[in-house]
Amino acid sequence: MELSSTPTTSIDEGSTDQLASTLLLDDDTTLATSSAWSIVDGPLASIDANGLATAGLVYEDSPATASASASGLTGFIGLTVLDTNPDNFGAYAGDGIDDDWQVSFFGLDNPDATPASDPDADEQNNLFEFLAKVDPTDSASFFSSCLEPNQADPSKLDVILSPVFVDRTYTLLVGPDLVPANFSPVTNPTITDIGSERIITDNTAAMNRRFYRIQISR
Ligand SMILES: [Ca+2]
Ligand SMILES: [Ca+2]
Ligand SMILES: [Ca+2]
Ligand SMILES: [Ca+2]
Repeated sequence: MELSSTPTTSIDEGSTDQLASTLLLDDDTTLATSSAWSIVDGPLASIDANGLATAGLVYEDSPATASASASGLTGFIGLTVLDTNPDNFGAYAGDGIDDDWQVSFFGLDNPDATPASDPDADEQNNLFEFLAKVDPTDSASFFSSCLEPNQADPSKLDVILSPVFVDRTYTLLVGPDLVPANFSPVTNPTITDIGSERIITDNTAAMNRRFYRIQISR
């Protein structure tokens, strides 16, 4: 008994894939056959009587196995369910944090994994720690920022960020007060990276009163 999958053995999560079974006869000829289909393991939602398999939703690329039985024979086929949407899995769906990140730190269905939670009590919630790429279960792992006068020109201010990553964008915003709508990006800052630390020098900073915010995005 040989099983096949058209067009490939990879299925996007939530989509369907046509499976087929073939009987290999003693004289090496083959015979397409109708079979009783079953899910053996993995995130398959269903397989109908015609071998049309529907993949469930996953938080990472996941293996699955299906079987078909006919004429007293059983065949197996291995499939891969592809994680095509990073934020659609179970209790972690649609909350702005990649589900594989939530599962890796918190396991499945853990209420501590929600975006607004701060289970390690470092005053940075999970959504922020996800964007900042720090550990949401370790209070010693957090994103830090501080303000210092520039060493070469103390009339300018340095904002020092740590840690920074190449796959994140860090935007320094400045405003005259704490009203979010009044903040705008600092004009032509000087950026200096030293290891995992970034120094953003605000060249426009005179001594007037101002507030800074850091925006982290992917
Ligand atoms: Ca997914
Ligand atoms: Ca999520
Ligand atoms: Ca935290
Ligand atoms: Ca943390």
